[in-house]
Amino acid sequence: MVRAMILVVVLTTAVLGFMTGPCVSTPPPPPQVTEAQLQQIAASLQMYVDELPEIPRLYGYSWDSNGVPVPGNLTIGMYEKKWKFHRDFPPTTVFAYGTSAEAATVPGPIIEALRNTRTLVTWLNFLPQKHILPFDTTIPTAIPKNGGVPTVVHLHGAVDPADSDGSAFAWYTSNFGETGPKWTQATYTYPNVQHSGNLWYHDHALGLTRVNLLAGLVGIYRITDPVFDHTLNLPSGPEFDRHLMVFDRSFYMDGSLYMNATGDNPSIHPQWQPEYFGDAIIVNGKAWPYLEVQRRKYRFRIINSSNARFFNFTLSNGMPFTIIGSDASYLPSPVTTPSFLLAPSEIADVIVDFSLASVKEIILNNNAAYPFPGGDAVDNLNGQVMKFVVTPGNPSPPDNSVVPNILKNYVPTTMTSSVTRYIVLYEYDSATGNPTHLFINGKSLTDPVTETPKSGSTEIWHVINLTPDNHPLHLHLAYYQALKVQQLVDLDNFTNCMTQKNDAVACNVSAHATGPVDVVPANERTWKNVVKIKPGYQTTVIVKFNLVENDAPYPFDATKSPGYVYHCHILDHEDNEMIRPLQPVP
Ligand SMILES: *[C@@H]1O[C@H](CO)[C@@H](O)[C@H](O)[C@H]1NC(C)=O
Ligand SMILES: *[C@@H]1O[C@H](CO)[C@@H](O)[C@H](O)[C@H]1NC(C)=O
Ligand SMILES: *[C@@H]1O[C@H](CO)[C@@H](O)[C@H](O)[C@H]1NC(C)=O
Ligand SMILES: *[C@@H]1O[C@H](CO)[C@@H](O)[C@H](O)[C@H]1NC(C)=O
Ligand SMILES: *[C@@H]1O[C@H](CO)[C@@H](O)[C@H](O)[C@H]1NC(C)=O
Ligand SMILES: *[C@@H]1O[C@H](CO)[C@@H](O)[C@H](O)[C@H]1NC(C)=O
Ligand SMILES: [Cu+2]
Repeated sequence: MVRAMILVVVLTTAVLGFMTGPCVSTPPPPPQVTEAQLQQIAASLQMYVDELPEIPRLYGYSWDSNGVPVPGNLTIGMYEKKWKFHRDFPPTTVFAYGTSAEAATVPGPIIEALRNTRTLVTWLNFLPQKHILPFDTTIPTAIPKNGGVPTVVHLHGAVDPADSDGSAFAWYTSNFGETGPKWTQATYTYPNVQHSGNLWYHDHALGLTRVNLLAGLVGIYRITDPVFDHTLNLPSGPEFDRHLMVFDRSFYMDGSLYMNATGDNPSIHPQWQPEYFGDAIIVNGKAWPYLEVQRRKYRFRIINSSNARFFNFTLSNGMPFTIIGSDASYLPSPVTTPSFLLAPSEIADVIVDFSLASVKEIILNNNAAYPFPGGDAVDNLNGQVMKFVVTPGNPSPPDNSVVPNILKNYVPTTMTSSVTRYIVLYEYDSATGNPTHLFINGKSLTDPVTETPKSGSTEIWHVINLTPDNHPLHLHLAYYQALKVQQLVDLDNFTNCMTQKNDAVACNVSAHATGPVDVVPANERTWKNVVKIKPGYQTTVIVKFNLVENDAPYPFDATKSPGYVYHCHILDHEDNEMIRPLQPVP
């Protein structure tokens, strides 16, 4: 669905020179369907009839007889299979991660990793010749000569060597039949040298991220610190420490996944749309599931793996959330709040205490407009996420967990750094006012690298958003956090100048970044890998190219090929070039 977009810059296709790779035929167009029909299909699914599924767990380590951890070596495949998203709905063809086609799930298995113990994963592609979803060959896209579905796995939030980071150019098809220009190896090494926290893995193939994730290639990865995490005494164990992976999908009547096969500017991009929004909200692979809970505290690690949907969560009985972490880091102290906003790919680590509930049924609701913040209001469908059914009586076993007042102090943040960069987000629109593509700093992914931080260093980035949307910006390798979020005054004038000069200093940015300052929410003041970048604002962030817990250098050479990237985590934006290389140097 294309939502109203403000025209920022008008470019013609002639300027873009976008065609890449050989001309290939796209899949045949699926049956025509209207927005209203898609909504009806989602509305026909009765809410809260499926139980929240258990996600299988794989251990990326083991213990030897002396209780010393041993590195793990997992093999995980990608399979086409049928998946039941709802009790009353026909099975859906998906792409899923798992140790076998039978075992594969949407989302994929939870990988349990241990801090400072290496996990190797061999990621194998068993996908068929043809994709199950439409895609667009006019944006830079991995297009194998002999068919097949290009894939490559990125572990989001990982501090990992570049050759295990899942470069968009390191893709491969089934059986490594064909490989992209940066492909080097089948087995990826995750050193797990960072502090404990919540990560997730997903596909990252060039120009296909939005499509491959929509098809189901998403999964959860957690790093546990065997010493520190136990000292916190938070709710623990698979029953009380749970992962919730939330995303939105629309479906055809026959159960197949819906993705619009027509682009918003079909004469320029036959298929690409600026944002995917689905009508059904899926948690751990089921549409609007329920979970029976005891009257006690639960830990929920909530990952928003939507392509473009933001969620602003509340509980229907007004109970608060106690937020203990954001992305892969703990907060210094818990933050208690009745609502919190999660952008695509952002992660919230929250405690909910159901012993405070005076009602039996509690709905996890969402009230975020889409696109966020200026788009449509939520409705009865996408305004609800899942239901908690509180079982009466005392918890068994008794709840001895606590939420400590102090969680974790990483190295204190300072505002200072010798290196400052301006990072500017642009949207380009066609003559009809529909987005054609998005760039960072006016550059495409394949333009020469400009972000070359010293490995081990700290930098200050001023991220300027000249588009009408909030963009969740994600950095590979580095962790970062917002220091100051300030509105740009005389924005049209500044945007005009930037469109002509693409130079923040020449456009006198300091005279424009003088508007009201937004308070950074307390639940986001920690080391993150996704920071929401507000439209019409300059967000100043501090970026660390080291281990943020203690400022130590990476214990591996982060300067090697093929380097890293940073990008918007609205996948439809990432695929259409809101992505740039990031190459640490010695
Ligand atoms: C890990 O598993 C892969 C695939 O089974 C195998 O090729 C590789 O040799 C193993 N590596 C180690 C270090 O055991
Ligand atoms: C698919 O995209 C086209 C072009 O933007 C639009 O006209 C149509 O309404 C979209 N279909 C649905 C079901 O949203
Ligand atoms: C999920 O992420 C999408 C895209 O970044 C965002 O629009 C949406 O609000 C997020 N939802 C939740 C529940 O966090
Ligand atoms: C989230 O919802 C709460 C409760 O309705 C509201 O007070 C808050 O302003 C919302 N936040 C955003 C960012 O929309
Ligand atoms: C911006 O405003 C200044 C002062 O009002 C004016 O001189 C300048 O031409 C404007 N620049 C653009 C690009 O509109
Ligand atoms: C930039 O803004 C400052 C503060 O308003 C002003 O003094 C200065 O003349 C401006 N410079 C240019 C080149 O517009
Ligand atoms: Cu974006």
